[in-house]
Amino acid sequence: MPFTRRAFCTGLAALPLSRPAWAQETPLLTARPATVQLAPEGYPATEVWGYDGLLPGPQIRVPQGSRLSRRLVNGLQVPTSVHWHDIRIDNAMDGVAGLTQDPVPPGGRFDYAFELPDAGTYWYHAHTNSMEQVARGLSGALIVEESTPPDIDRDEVLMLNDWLLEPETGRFAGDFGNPMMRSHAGRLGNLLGINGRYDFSLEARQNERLRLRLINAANARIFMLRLEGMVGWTVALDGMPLAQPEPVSTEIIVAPAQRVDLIVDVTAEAGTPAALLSYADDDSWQALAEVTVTGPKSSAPRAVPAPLPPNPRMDVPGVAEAELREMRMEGGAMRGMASGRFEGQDMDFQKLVQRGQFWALSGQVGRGEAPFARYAQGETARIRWVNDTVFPHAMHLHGMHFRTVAADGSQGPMRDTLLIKPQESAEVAFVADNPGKWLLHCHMLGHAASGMTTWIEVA
Ligand SMILES: [Cu+2]
Repeated sequence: MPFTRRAFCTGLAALPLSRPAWAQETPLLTARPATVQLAPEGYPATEVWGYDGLLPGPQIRVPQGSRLSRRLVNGLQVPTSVHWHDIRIDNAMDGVAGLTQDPVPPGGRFDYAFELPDAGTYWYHAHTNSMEQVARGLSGALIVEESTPPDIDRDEVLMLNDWLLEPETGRFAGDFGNPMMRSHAGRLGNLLGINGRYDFSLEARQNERLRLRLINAANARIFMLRLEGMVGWTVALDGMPLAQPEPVSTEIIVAPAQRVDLIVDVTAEAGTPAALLSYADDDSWQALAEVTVTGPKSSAPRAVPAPLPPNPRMDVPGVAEAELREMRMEGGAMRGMASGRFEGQDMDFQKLVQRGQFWALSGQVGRGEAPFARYAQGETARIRWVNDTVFPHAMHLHGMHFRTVAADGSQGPMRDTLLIKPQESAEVAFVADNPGKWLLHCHMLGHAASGMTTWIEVA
């Protein structure tokens, strides 16, 4: 019988669908030092820590509902671990050293493998001494694709970051434990960029429709952005689709760890300015991403984009009956606090400062022995964050997504990280349906490392 294509295909189909477990090779993700040109040409290169030696780390793209596996190889001189922010993940895979796993020692390995129930824009980053390890470059994008993608011309992932560099040496500046930064707004960089480049740019054609997946990978910077030469709609926040696309009519705020998915149409004509502008420290608007507009893609603007398909389990029922727990955010420069409980002892503020601790959540400084709250699996949880400090904080819950709840009980978008301004409060609710020990902390990583970290337990 001739060796036809048909016979060949039939032969393949007769093979087992998957190889036995021992024969499957887990792709590696190696955390290691590397040299990257972060600063403009003419300045020295920077020694970074990157996944596979890249900054940002390799972009991981997987279909919704699939399983992701990576073997972390620690090529650093210090312990590390990977957090898959904020996949609704098995607790053992959440990557929080000291809570969900032991840190992986230098030369060690750890196998991560988990399902991806939700489509959307996510990211992964170090979660052992994250204040330093994320600042040195250990983060990358994790994109979970919808089975029915939106009608767009191009999909671009933009990892927003800032780096605090010494211009003379190219090195990361200062001491990552710097008490001045930890007690104030956190480690803010002196060089802003996207995907590891201070001069990131895109080419586009007039009337081209782009999906821009914004990920704030910075330690502490809140990006405030505007579109120039483009019109846009927000279609998802923190990976979770909005019920309806919302036109971008004001500044786009992206706090640390937050993601914003935009669908934008390039309206600028060829040769005229288009950009993603960022509010700069000197009160001006600077191009964070220049968009070079070439020829027209089409002559006519397009209709408003359709919403993204919803993810499963986006409803939060039973909020009115749920017990409300208040979490007071206290401390920091210019305000401080009378005392807090740290490592099992009550201490006054001065003693806490001597231990490098500046913040508390309802009197608890850092992750204590007991969780902030325990929830029965499936229970609706309700938390009110009260920001009693003079700084904004980006509160992040692991393992589950919450919805904001307004004073009238109406629910806002589903998110995993919420920015709470000084002297304001915000209420959120979520279904505590994912069993395990879940970290709840400020994603200004210097704040998290100096008191603003607690945890909840779902059992
Ligand atoms: Cu904070």
